[in-house]
Amino acid sequence: MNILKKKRVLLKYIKESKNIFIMAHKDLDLDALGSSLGMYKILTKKHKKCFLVIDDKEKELGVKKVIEKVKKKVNIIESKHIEKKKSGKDLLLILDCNKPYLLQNEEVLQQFDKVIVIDHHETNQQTIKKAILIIDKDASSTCEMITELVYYYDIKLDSEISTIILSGIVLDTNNFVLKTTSKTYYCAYYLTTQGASPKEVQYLLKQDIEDYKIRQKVITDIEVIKKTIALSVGSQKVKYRKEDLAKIADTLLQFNNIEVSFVIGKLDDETVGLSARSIGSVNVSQIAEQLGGGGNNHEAAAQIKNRSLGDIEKELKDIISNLA
Ligand SMILES: [Mn+2]
Repeated sequence: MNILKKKRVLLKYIKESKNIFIMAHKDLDLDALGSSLGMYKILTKKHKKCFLVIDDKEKELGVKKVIEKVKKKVNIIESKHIEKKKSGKDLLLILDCNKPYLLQNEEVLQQFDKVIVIDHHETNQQTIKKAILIIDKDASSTCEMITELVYYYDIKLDSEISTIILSGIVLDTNNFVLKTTSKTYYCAYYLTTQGASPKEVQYLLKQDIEDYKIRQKVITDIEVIKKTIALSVGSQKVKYRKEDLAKIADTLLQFNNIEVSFVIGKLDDETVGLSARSIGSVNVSQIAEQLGGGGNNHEAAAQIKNRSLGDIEKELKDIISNLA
């Protein structure tokens, strides 16, 4: 469903509210942060008082760079300070996420009567119940959805914010490969007319060399199954971040003939992480669900507790071998 089909209810909720709190998923990425800042811009143009709620202690490099750039212009607060910033007419806007347990802080949900979710991920039984859902599963990214709103409301963006929003689209589409439609290109075009700089996007997406070295160690160990499926298993001795597994999975799709990628690695002593990507031929969400995770056709993830890496590898290979 297109975000503009819900613009009335969205506008009604915005109009009725005085203070608006924006929160995305934990372990912010540039799509979550870019869409949050885009929404922040729209709302401040509509004379609302806005707060961006961030609890993440550790932030990935691109997110750190963006926060450094905007922190003087944007009210950023931790969730524990929400209560004293409330006005009595408050709205919680959740971006790039629709499951409570993925939020920066899921307890925040109880503090609000009015909640709206704007997201491009698949919903399931765990999806936030009390919210009005604005979900566009066909959108490449939440940044794409927000760009549509910006365009519709004819809001002027500066080059800094349009660059950040574009970087969210570039991140989630893995450079205009995954889930990219004519609308995605149109949004990228539109952001460029608003001053978005592709060069600056590349700067925001630049990786940390130490992270890359860790990833490289996994990537050298790739197994290709059924000619189109790449599987990479992390070292037993290394603990990876979820984002690293995701980036490896993205990278694997860049190789000739590879249509699906799976990466597994330890996240901590009890947890094995899975990250999966697909150009569309295989629904990776269904596979991740079998391991207790979820996602959409193109990208999915799971975190599996109390099972060994070897065990998960075996189960995953069984699932893969049963694919048509
Ligand atoms: Mn996203």
